[in-house]
Amino acid sequence: MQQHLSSIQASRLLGVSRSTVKRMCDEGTLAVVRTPGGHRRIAGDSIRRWMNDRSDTNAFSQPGPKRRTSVLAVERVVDMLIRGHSIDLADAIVRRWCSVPRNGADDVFASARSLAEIMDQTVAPALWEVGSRWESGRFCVYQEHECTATLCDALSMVKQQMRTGPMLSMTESSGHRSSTAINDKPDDQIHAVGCAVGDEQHDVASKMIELVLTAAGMTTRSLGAALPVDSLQAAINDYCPQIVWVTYTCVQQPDSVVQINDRLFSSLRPGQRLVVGGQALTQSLRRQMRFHFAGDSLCHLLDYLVDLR
Ligand code: B12
Repeated sequence: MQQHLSSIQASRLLGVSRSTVKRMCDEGTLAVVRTPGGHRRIAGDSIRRWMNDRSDTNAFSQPGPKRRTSVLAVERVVDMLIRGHSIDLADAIVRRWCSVPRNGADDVFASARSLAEIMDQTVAPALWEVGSRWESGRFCVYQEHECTATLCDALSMVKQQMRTGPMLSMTESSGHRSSTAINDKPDDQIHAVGCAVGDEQHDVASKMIELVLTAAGMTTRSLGAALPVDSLQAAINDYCPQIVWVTYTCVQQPDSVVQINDRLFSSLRPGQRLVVGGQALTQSLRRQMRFHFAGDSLCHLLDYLVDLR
């Protein structure tokens, strides 16, 4: 567990709103410290205790009395990342995803949402924990790199299985395999492209978005990390996607982010939507940017896409 989390991270982990997190801090349910700028940082241990008290289940939990809590599940993912067990991780994600009950699965986004929850509540927090170990000197840089590589391998395997494995029949039988989730364009239409743009080297979130949108029946392309904005514009011209996503994990030059974003937004064609998100997208940055949607999680993104339908 990361030593201290922001209220956004805590809200995602706990599955409650940010205002609930604030209330829990004010009531003393969660232990909080303040940054010099006055922002709340919530102690990981107090989150762990609260979750254990509720005996919450999550993504990788097993049914029955010995079930794991969310926190343990995050730790289990961290363990798989550290050991380089990408196949096990892909398998755990797929098994958990397939085991989520679907009520008729008539909603094209229902299945994708459960995958998004796994990513938001378990996989992303596992990587935050890796980052926190690096930050506190418990991990060398190479270990952080190995963990990231393991996760990326696992995400690729899940995507591969989505195309060829058990999840194909799952989505086909539920009637939302086709790429017509958003509109009636033919199969080779790319519905969504996105990446980490400019100086941004963090592209794991982009890979997760690709996976989740693919699960929602969309044809997607994640274009990687540190993509020059010209190149993203070229891809948008070539593919004519309806959705363009950009992820911001570590903003070093806010002015340049605002400029890049402005260029992208101005070059969109009618009907195209720019969606942005990521842990570096502060409120003050958002106020300076133009976009159609900004979200804090993959579940938020899916909610927005559902509203678009
Ligand atoms: C892996 C990693 C790297 C890898 C990235 C490899 C890769 N291919 O992505 C490498 C080694 C390259 C790297 C480099 C650096 N990193 Co780094 N890195 C991380 C680490 C451990 C994980 C990042 C990650 O992928 N998280 C998982 C993603 C999925 O989580 P997420 O970003 O929160 O995304 C979720 C939401 O935000 C949302 N979301 C994200 N994008 C979008 C988009 C849309 C449209 C929507 C709706 C939602 C959404 O959904 C996601 C799922 O819930 C983090 C630790 C952390 N706390 O995250 C540090 C971290 C981000 N890195 C950090 C730093 C400082 C750096 C470096 C500057 C280090 C250095 N001195 O060189 C460089 C510079 C990078 C740059 N210029 O961009 C800091 C950033 C601090 C800050 N406040 O900005 C962090 C937080 C580590 C730390 N604790 O200090 N890093």
